[in-house]
Amino acid sequence: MEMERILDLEGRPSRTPRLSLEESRALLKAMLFIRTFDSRALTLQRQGRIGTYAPFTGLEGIQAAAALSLSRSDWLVPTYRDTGASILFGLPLVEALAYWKGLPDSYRAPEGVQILPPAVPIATQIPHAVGIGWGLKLQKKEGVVLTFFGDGASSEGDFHEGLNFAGVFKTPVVFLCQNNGWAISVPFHRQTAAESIAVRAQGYGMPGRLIDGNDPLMVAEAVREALERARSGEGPTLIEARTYRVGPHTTSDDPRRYRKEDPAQEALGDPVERLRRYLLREGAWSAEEEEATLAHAREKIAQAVAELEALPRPSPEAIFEHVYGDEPPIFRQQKEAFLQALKEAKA
Ligand SMILES: Cc1ncc(C[n+]2csc(CCOP(=O)(O)OP(=O)(O)O)c2C)c(N)n1
Repeated sequence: MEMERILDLEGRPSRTPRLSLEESRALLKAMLFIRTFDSRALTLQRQGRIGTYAPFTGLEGIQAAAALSLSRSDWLVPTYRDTGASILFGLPLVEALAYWKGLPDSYRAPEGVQILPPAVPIATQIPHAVGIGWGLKLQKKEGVVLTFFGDGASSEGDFHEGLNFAGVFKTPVVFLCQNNGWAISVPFHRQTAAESIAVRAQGYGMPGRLIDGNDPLMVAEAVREALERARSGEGPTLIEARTYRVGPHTTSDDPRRYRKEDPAQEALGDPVERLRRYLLREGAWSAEEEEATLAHAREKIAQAVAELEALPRPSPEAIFEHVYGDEPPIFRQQKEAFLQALKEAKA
């Protein structure tokens, strides 16, 4: 299977892209916005102002193209890697930051923004997405589901069960794999003996597409086609977007311990740079617009950080909330022991 691409590394299109210049400009603005957010969040973690963070630098083309292709009636089912797509889909910035600060009531989307909390257990979101899709289909409701996952997730049972079910029941789901080359320290060639994740779609009876994930115009086109297929009742699609995780897996990872300079990164280039070069060549972008976009992003993010830091600190026992509906005795004992220890420490 050949990897599909519209823009080369210099931003030269091989054919007419589906996105208009106006849509492509909106895409670049969104990518610059989330890149600014990502680097700010990383700094906040290094300063000890949020607890942990999973950066997505290098994956902005996928996340922005996907989020901007969704409608209000659609559902987004993200993982911890997808904060960029989540905020573009309508999750307030302060909610995203509060999640990474560990505040228990965070990641709340406003009414009408259909997003699930980010899945941390790998691939568990895949059956959830399929279940939502099946529910929409049974209830004859408008809307389709888009879910993200990594290359590592494709080795989990949940991936197989989810895609198999989706294929059989033709659920309206787009499975968007961000193959960033690494599952923490495990390289892609140790993940599967198949030539790609996309070819595995055949085994589930759905179309599979292998695309260049650092080509934002290609991602937008493939995602829109898959969404249209799902909307028209034809069922799911598996898209594998090849990309590169520029930063660490999370802020508790040091990639220098397991990876050196990687030719895969050079082969894909930078998604922001590729789209910017395209728009500059088309006369549809300028240094002034870039600066205005970044200034706007910095202002919005600074506002969200101020809101975050004005939020009340949760009480220590909040860690026990939202775990069980009916608390089992062992859980209650742990909670009581914790509260007792807290009292003694204060005395
Ligand atoms: C079920 C499960 N097993 C193991 C882990 C530990 N873990 C966290 S992230 C990760 C790698 C995931 O890699 P991938 O699916 O490629 O996504 P990426 O983080 O690269 O976006 C692992 C093994 C987990 N969170 N859940």
